[in-house]
Order: sequence, then structure tokens, then C-alpha cells
Amino acid sequence: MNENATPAGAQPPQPADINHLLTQYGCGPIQFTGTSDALYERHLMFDNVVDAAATGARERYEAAARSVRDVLSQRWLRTEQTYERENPKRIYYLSMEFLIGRSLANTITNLRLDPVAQRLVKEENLHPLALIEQEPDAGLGNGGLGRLAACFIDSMATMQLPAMGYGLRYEYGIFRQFIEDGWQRERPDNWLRHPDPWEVPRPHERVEIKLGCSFEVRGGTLGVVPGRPSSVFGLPFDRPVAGYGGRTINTLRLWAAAAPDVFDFQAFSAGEFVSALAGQLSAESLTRVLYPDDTTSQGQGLRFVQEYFLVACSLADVVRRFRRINADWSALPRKVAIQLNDTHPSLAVPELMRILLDDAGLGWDEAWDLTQQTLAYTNHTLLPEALETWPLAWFERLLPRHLEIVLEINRRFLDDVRARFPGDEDRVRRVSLVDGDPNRRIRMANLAVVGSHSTNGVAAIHSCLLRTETLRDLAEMYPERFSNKTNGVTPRRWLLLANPALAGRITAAIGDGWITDLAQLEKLRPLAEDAGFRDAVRAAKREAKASFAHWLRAAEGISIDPDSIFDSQVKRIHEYKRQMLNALRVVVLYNRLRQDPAPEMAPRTFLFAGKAAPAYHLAKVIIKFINNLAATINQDPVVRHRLKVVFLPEYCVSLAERLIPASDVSNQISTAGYEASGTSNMKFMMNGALTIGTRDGATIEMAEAAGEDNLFLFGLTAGQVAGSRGWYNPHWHYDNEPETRAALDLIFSDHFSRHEPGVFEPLRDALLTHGDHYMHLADLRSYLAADRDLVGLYADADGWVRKVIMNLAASGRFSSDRTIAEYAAEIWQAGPCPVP
Ligand code: 26V
Repeated sequence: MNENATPAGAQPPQPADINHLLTQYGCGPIQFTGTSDALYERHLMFDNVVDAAATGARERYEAAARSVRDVLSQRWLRTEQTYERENPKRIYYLSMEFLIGRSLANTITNLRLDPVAQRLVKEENLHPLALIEQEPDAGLGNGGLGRLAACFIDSMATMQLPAMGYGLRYEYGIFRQFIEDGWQRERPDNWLRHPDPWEVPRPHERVEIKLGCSFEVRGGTLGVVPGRPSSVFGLPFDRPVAGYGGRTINTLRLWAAAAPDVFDFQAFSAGEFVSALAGQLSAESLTRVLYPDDTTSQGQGLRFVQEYFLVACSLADVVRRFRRINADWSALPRKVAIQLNDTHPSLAVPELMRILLDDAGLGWDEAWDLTQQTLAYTNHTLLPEALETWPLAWFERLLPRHLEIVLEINRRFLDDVRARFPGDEDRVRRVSLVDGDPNRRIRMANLAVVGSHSTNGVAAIHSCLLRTETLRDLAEMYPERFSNKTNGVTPRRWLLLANPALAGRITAAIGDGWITDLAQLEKLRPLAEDAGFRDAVRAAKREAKASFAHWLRAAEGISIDPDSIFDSQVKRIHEYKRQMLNALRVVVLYNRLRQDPAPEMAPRTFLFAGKAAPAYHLAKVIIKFINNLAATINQDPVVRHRLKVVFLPEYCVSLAERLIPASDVSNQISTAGYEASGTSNMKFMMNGALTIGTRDGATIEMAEAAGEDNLFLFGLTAGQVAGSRGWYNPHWHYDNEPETRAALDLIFSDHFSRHEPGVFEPLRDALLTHGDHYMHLADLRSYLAADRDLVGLYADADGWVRKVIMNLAASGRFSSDRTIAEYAAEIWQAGPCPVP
């Protein structure tokens, strides 16, 4: 390849000429000349050494992906060269999860290669969908937190920020869900079974991580051997992150663990041949699998080591890069911003201190100042069971030096607390980084707040509760550190790519500026009164629904009626998200129909999807209930033409991309005060669905932006939920609300479980016997009232689409570009570094 060759402008460029493309991306021609077809054909044939005619869909996918990678690779190199040369302040996003999904279509979209791709598809006679479906989802995350990280790196690249994501290269991502007799079952997600064309291993940039102990596999489980220090290698695998327009190609660097190739000769010569090799095995098992639980972290030793591994590899890499260009350690916060995605990477506090104290030889005060100025922390949940704490004993065994540092941070911090609040030992106990005797644990959220200059929540209400409840004492000490950064989602994947029907109509109406400046959707507001545009939006929704129904039939053998209302709730299954409240609504509607098969009513399709943590039994019972509800309703001759219930297995990014554009109704019905933000709410909004929901998370801000009248809000507010904790009694609703009672009686009469009597007893326990902690029954009646309004409006086709347009017009605020602009200006103090 020759970067300095004469620009392709010298010869008249053919639109299909690959050098024309490369020139367009500022790379100059490469020596290989030929068309993009030739590029593709070369990969097809030479990568597999087979005749092109003999290749299957998988080979064709790989050849297409590699061709796209060829187009971006020079630009990718040049992006890094530019950063090295310009030495801007770099942004590092540390996250245990990146829920990426597929990359082929997204990268083509962001590089604006669609015309080339379309021509290739035609000339090579390819089936684009079949090809795209060959790519497995990169499911390296559980839900909202991981998907947010993926949206953020897209926005940062699009905004030309010198940013990099750091995560783990799990061999197995989030488990694959299937349904057996209505129950969730799990299968491992072997997403790397085939070579992944998007990843580039960088063995020369490996880092060595030293640990205070060793690991062994004993009897099939991974055990810690204290007192025998060991080390493990972190091998980086880089993935390109193409910004929209293809100007900046940033990097997502994922670490894989590997055993040192010199294995333990001492153990070997002592005759421990097997255990020395087993040690090697266990080092590699460090990055084997993503933890599939998004709430409880207790008692998972391997998870603790994974978190340290991410931090240690990433900081070593960051510091190495920083030191290549900057002689002076004091420049660190001017050149580096590190964002911690939840507390999962909060070992960065003691690790950066260790580097500055022990490796750089700085004094405590300077090291502490640099650490705080460099790090920033985002909180993603208020659920007490999801707030991480780690046993002090594990620090002792694995990270003794880090423990020393944490205890010294705590000693100094508590001195400060005592100086500011003399005599207030209660407060000292509450804020201490160490949770009291005898089973002492380190509170990672406290560590992250104390060790950084910024703590933010992810929606206004969440940030407010964080400041006034969960982290109140710390916010009182450091009020200037706390802020809100309301989440957002990338409009490239979630509108432009996922919903071509709607995206095309928006562009036809207001031009394509919205793709990188979503606030321009405001221009649609007056078009709510334009009959032509209303028709266009209606037609787009109809198209998306038809195409989803078509896919569902082909993929799952399930038929749904595109003329019914598609009413969706898709997210992790959790009591606080209240899928059970939705199911109760359906039971009430079912009961109403059984009593009075009403003539006038739009048919409705209720779509559910989501995974339950494998050990979360009640969440699995909820899935079972939805499936049994579906089986009963869909077979009932009286109601089945009015109501249909579908539980879609294996919810993932790719399924969301299909389902969200097709939905008319978005259910966002968490118990108020529990959903930090939510992000699917935003995706539904920008895809022309109306929201029925509680005043929780970012839904509150959506209503503010679109006008409360344009959503269907119901239920207790967060304040009312907190205020009724003392006296709330679900039995009151059972005793006084006939529809609530009838619905519960029907469930507990085994109407939906004729052959499995008693299987839903855990639901009775949760909803009645144990007090209904998430207050389903408190909100059921107002949910049904809002639902009645919603169905009423649907009958008025124009009224409905007007509200859809008002939502669409107001959804600009929920672009992750806006969120990232706020992080960059207010937390990172970093700006773009355009690649020439
Ligand atoms: C906790 C744990 C603990 C143990 C093992 C694995 C694991 C994985 C994740 C978590 C924390 C999950 C917190 C989370 O996902 N929060 C969600 O963050 C979204 C993005 O900010 C937000 O929209 C959702 O409301 C919030 O629930």
C-alpha cells in the first residue's frame, strides 16, 4: 500500500472504483487497483482458497466484511497517527460491557457505502439479508449499561473525539435464551466459533499483569492459591469504530487473558506437571464468559479478578501511550480523561495510585490529585443489591498493595470527614470505604466518588435520587462533583439503519442533517398538521410492521396481524421493570373480552422479549407465566382474533432493531424511582411508537420534551412510592378492585396452568403474601385507564399519528451525540481532533 501515491483524481474515477472510494476517505489510492467487486472476489477466493462458486453464505459474509475493513483500514491507521501527532486530550471509556450487536450493515451505513454495497449485491447476485444474518451479535453485555457503551463509542467517533473504548473479549457473551415448555433455558453463546473479521489481534501490545496469588482448576472449579504470586497476559484485540461519514475510525480495544508462555518451571520440576498446566488453563478462563447477572455481584471471585484485569490492562496501555509523548506526569489530567462505566472498573482508583506512587515515584498528594482529576464515574443503578462491595479478604489475597492504598485513602478521607463533621461518628460509618466488622467489605461506589472528580447519574430523576438518597452523605461533602448526564442512543443504528422506511420519509421532509444533528427533528413539528406527511409516517409504520410480521413468520413460525396494535415491552426481565404488571393488564383485557366479546375494538398484539438472569427464579417464573398466558389466549376461540400474546425468545440487539421500528406502543412501566434512565424508551420514541409509562427515568424527560399530553403516563410517582412504603398493602387492591381480584383469582385457579397446578404460586407470594414490593397492584388500575385512552386514540388515525409526529420531533434530545457533547464539555474538557 502506498499512502503518498498521486491522488486518484488524476484518472477519471469510476463510481465503483475502490481507489475512488479510498480517495474519498482521504487515503489516496492503494496499489491494488480494481473495483470493490474485485476486492470482494479476492477475499472470497483467496481467504478460503476455494472456487468462488463453491462458497457458502458464511464465506460471503466474511468476504464482504473484510472488503469493508479494507476500505476503512488506512483511515483507521491515519486516525491513530493523527492522535499521536496532535497529542490531544484522549478519552478512555472503561466498561465491563459493550453490547455491540452486528457490525457489517452498521459499518457500511457509517462509511456511507450503501450505494456501493447495493451495486455489489446486485452484481454478485447476493441475498443481503441472508448475508447479514451470518454475523453473530457481539453480545458482550447484559442490557442498558452495555448498549449505552456501544452507542457512546459510535457518537464519539462521529463527533471526531479522540476516544477509545476498553473492555473484555469474552469468549462467551450473554447466554442464548430458548424456551422449553414455557421456561427459559440457557445455552452458551459461542460467538467466536468462526473467525471474526472485525477484530485485529495486537500481540505486540500485550501487557503483563501481576497478581498476588495464583489460580488453579481443582475439581472443575477455579480456585485461588494465596501466597503464590503469578502473572497473566492481556492480549489486545482491536475493533474499528467508524464514525458517521467515515472521517474518524476510533478503536474499541478488548482484552483477552492468556497464560505466560513460560510456564511455572519451578512447579514443573517439582513434579507438578498437571497443576502447572492447569494454572495455564485457568489464566485463560479469566475472560471466558460474561457474568449474566445485572443485579447481584456478591460472592463471585472470578468477576472480581475480571474487573481488576480490565483495569490493569487498560491503565497500563493508557499510561504507556501517555508516556510515549508526554515526559511530565503532571500533564496526565490535561491529556487523559477516563470514564468509569459504573463501579465495575473502579479498581482504577487504587491502580492509578499504585502506578503513580510505585512506578512513577510521585508523592501521595500529587498522585492523589492526578488520580482524582483523571477519573470520572457514572452510576447506573439505585438498586441496593446492585451496588458493588468486595470482601476485604479478597483484596488481601489478590491485591495486597491495592488494599494498602485503599486503606490509606480511607484513613485520609475519614480524617477529613471528622474535621468537617466533628463528633458525627454515624456519618463516618456511613461514608467509610470499608463496610464495618467483622465481614469487612470495600464499598466500590464510595471509592469511585472519593477517588474521582465527577460522579453522574443517567437521567434527571436518577441523578437527583443519587444526590439526595443513595449517595447523600458523599454529595454533601462534594456537591460540586455531582451532575446529571441524561442518556441517549445513536440515531445511526436505531433510526437510519433499523428503520429505513421512516428514515427515508424524514429525510424527504427535512433533509438528512438529522443524522448527525438529531435536534433538527424539531422541523417535523409543524408537519403534524400536514396530511401528506402524516400519511407518509403512517405508511412507514405499516411497512415496518409488515416486514417484522414477515420476518417473525419466517424465523419463528409465528403469525401476527400487521393491522393489529403492536404493543411491546422488551428489556431484561426484572421485578422492578414489572413485566408482570403488563401481564396482569393482559389478563384483565382477556377477562373483559370473555365477559363481553365487544364488537368495536382494534385487535392487539402484545410482544414481550427479554432474558432473566439464570439464577433469578422469580424472573423465570414471569417468563413462564407470559408463555402460558400466550398459549391460553392464542388458542381461545372467543378472544384470539382480538388479543395475541407473543414471547419472543433470544432478545438481543438485532431483535431490537427489527421489533422497535414495528411497534406502535412502548411499555415503560417500572416502579417509579427504580429505572435509572431506560434507553429503549428513547429508541421507541424516535421510531414512531407512543409511550405508555410511569414517571420514571428518562421517560419523565421524554414527556417534558414532547408534552405530557403526547404520552400516556400513569401510576405512582417516585415520591408516592417512597411515601407509601410504610403502609402499602396489596390486599387492599385485591379486596376493593373487582378486576384486579378477578385477574389474580384466574391466575391462581390454574386457568393458565391446567397441567401444572401451583406453578404460579411464587407470583402469589410476590404480589400478595410478601407485600408486593414493586407495587404492581397499586398501579394496575391507572395503567388500565391509560390503556383505555390509548386504544381510544388509536381509533382516531389522524390523532394518533399527530402524537407520533410530536414525539418524533421531540426525540432529538435523546441522541447519544447530545449526551456525549455534555460529557465532553462538562466532565472531560476534551474536544474533537479531526483526521485530515
Ligand atoms: C451489575 C452487575 C453485577 C454483577 C455481575 C454483572 C453485572 C452487570 C451489570 C450490573 C449493573 C447493571 C446496571 C444497569 O444496567 N443499569 C442500567 O443502565 C442503563 C444505562 O444507563 C439505564 O438506562 C438503565 O435504566 C439501568 O437499569
